[in-house]
Amino acid sequence: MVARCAPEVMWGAFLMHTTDGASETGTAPLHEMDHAASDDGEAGSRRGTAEDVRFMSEALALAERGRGLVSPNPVVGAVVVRDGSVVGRGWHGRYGGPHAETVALEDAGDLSIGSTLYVTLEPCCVWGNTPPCTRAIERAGVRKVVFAVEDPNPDVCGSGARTLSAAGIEVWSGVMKREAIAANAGYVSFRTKGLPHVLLKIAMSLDGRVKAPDGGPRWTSSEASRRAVHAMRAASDAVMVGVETVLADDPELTDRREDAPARQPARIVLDGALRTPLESKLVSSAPDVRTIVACGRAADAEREAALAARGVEVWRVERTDEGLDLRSVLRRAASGGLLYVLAEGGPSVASGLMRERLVDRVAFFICPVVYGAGGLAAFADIGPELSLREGFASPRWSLSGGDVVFEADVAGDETAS
Ligand code: AOF
Ligand code: ZN
Repeated sequence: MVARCAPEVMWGAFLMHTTDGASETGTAPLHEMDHAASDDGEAGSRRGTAEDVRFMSEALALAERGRGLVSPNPVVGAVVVRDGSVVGRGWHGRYGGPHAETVALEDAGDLSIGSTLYVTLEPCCVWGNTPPCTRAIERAGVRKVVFAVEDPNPDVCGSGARTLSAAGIEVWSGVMKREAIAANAGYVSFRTKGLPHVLLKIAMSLDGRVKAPDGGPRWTSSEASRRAVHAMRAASDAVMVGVETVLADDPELTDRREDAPARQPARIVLDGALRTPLESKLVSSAPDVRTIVACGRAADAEREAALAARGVEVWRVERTDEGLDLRSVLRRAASGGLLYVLAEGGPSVASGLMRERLVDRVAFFICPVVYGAGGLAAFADIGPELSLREGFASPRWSLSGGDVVFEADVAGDETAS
């Protein structure tokens, strides 16, 4: 029996039931393994073997090679295994390019006959930019497919597995499911809520301030933290700031590490009244790096034309009492393929995102300096508190060249309002 796929209803906590025999339509069994069975104390579910976990880990590591390059698609990795050895490797490397499974099967060549394919996402069964992977898998003579998690794309969800099963291929799912969902947090968020994954990054003083009382000099966090932030930008589809940050700091918001990939994240400025200076670094570099300025419906049309003439995309969105409607901006970003948004400041953007419960993850760089009451606080009103008891999950504290870094997921309310 195969459960229905309803991404809007608690995706990730459902799907294929474990079956011991053939599925309804298939000629081969469909199974769900529960790698997390011991965590949940769930009786009767089967866990992937150590070998399953080893191969799926390798597939997950391969998937990371597409990080930052494939949105609005998911990152996906795959390995082809014969007689306990990996004989083919593949990953989805760029949007519009071949899918992980086809790359891995091609890499394996004839060795894919009778093999087991490990893939981090349910293989697709529909034509998109590429032919269905289920077809390539069938043609390659794969005997068994183990995937980590169902594809929340409603055209694929459950159907990919059923298609394989109907072709006589043994199908297992659920190995390292939690890790696979985390690896595609932006894709899952988009498919289930229509919103991107939002990572809020703030560098703050020990007393929670982002600027000294005199407004400057600009904060210099450690070299290690700077590199970490640039890596966060590289893994994001867009970096978002408020116009106050542009006016105060004139940032570039690019990844400027020596070994940085050629692709840069888009920049989004939240700028209700179009105050972004035409001579700012962001506007000057708009021809090279996608630059979006979101403003209110009533913002000046001439100003919009001047920005557009310089290569800036201007998005007009609704306003709320607090400023621009952040949810509208994020929805538009996600539907335009920007699935991972890094929010970098300042306090009004950070507070607005917190109040609206739009933050999925935080990264706070806490730097060894005290600014005192005259410094600019990192947050204004954020609504209900966030604490380890109320909202933060999987917290991690680390050191970054003299700064302390706090990272945690923010347990959201799952509704898409
Ligand atoms: C897979 N393996 O590596 C990926 C999958 O436009 P296309 O052809 O690239 O198809 C995009 C859809 O395919 C995407 O929305 C998602 O459902 C799935 N992505 N599936 O089997 C892959 N990238
Ligand atoms: Zn595919």
